[in-house]
Amino acid sequence: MKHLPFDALMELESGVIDEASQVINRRLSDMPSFFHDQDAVQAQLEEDPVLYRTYVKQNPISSSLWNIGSSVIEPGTVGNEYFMTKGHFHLKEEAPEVYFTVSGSGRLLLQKHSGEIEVKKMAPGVINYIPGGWAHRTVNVGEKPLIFFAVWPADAGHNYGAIEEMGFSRLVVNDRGVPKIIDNPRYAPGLVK
Ligand code: PAN
Ligand code: ZN
Repeated sequence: MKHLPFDALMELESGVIDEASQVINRRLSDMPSFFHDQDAVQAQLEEDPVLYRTYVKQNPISSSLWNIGSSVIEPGTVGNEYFMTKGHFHLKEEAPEVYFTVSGSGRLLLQKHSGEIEVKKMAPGVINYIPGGWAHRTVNVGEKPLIFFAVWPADAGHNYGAIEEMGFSRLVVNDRGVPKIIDNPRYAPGLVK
């Protein structure tokens, strides 16, 4: 396997990675079941806002052990639940990941199959280490885009199904302008390994 150096430029203002090999746009219609207030989902589906974008850069000239990427989560809520990513386990469960927040204000939900959960803050300069075996979801609790850089093993893969089925045990909601962590009434542990 050949490993050659490569560079990328991330525009710090926008979070865009130049010449990304993959750009993923996620709208509300891509993930309606992930939000707890289904009436609010229905009401907002007509507008169908973009919730977040992810830019991934793979080594253009040789295979590499790492993927690099950025994510931009827009500010806003569905009902009282802040815009957030789907969240996933890595298919290769032991694969870790590192996030580095460039701008905005967020929360990182981390949850193991056992149900153990941690909630971390994301703010400019904060580096979050996500160990293997922990599902991860990012939530924008601020009024401007939450922008972060990420690096993860190229063969990690994404398992969205487990989180879609069981959810995280906590929700991050806007309580009169203040982010609050509450229990998720729809949390269904044990549905999926
Ligand atoms: C990130 C995420 C990105 C979007 O690059 O993929 O923030 O979140 P979802 O993948 O949950 O929609 C990452 O964790 N990669 O492994
Ligand atoms: Zn990941």
